Amino acid sequence: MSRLDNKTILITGASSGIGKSTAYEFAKVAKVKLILGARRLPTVEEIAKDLHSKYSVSVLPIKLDVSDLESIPKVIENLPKDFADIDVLVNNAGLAIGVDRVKDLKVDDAVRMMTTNVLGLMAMTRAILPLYYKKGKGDIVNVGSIAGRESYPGGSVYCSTKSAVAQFTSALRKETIDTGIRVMEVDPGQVETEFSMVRYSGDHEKAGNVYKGYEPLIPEDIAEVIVFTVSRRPSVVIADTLVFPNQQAGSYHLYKQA
Ligand code: NDP
Ligand code: 8X3
Repeated sequence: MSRLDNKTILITGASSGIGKSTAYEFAKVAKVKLILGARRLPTVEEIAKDLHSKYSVSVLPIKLDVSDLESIPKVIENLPKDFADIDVLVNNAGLAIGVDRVKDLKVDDAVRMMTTNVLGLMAMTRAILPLYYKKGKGDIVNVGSIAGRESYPGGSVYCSTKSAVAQFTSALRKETIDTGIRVMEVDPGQVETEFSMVRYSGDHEKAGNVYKGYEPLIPEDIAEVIVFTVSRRPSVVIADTLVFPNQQAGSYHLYKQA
């Protein structure tokens, strides 16, 4: 018996990395119902099949583009009845594009990062909250980053998006203090995922260099923290958690060996 049994959990960005691992971690520890959202529908469909066959959990793969802000309320409204009563929202979808200095910044890239990481997360949260207020409970876990606590050159926009996530999370926690709703944030340091391949537009060498010379986190490390956070007693809120690999102590403050 787990505190998470029978919970319905919606994970955004579940086709890869932290989101995908979080789906597996929830399925491993409890009889949950999972809604896996991402733009790559065939990928979340494959993951759903695998999860169902390995753990016998119910999984609904959905096409979800959090940067398509107008679509979000409809996606939530149109969930099948069996999956509509969401208990946990993991706002994980996010990305960085490039490492341009501000003087070279491409406005389109900035808009995409802001829309996905900030406005998409806000829109998902907004769409779920009426249900949570009605039930007098419900969990939100926002995936932030060390980048939201400490900036670095070339990360002006990405770091800003994650700072915005932190402020949004903190304001919402205050707004919901009298509701039973829990609002939590998990901030990873360097995790080896597709993140850097996306950031460097598929350049394997540049992406690989990000994780060279030290042992980065693996997505399961963050998945475990998310599941631990959500599975505390209802009166416990692990408000925010910063998780580093052992050789990291700040944004790009890494002990790298040749
Ligand atoms: P990945 O690139 O491996 O995964 C990102 C996920 O987000 C994918 O499933 C992708 O799915 C999804 N995604 C991207 N854009 C959208 C969108 N518009 N709508 C819906 N889903 C979207 O990276 P990570 O697992 O590392 O990243 C997950 C989160 O963790 C992000 O918020 C990232 O900022 C954060 N993070 C990552 C760190 C790291 O070092 N890796 C460190 C700190 C924080 P699809 O392409 O199918 O839509
Ligand atoms: C992702 C980690 O430090 O590359 O949030 O920005 S970092």
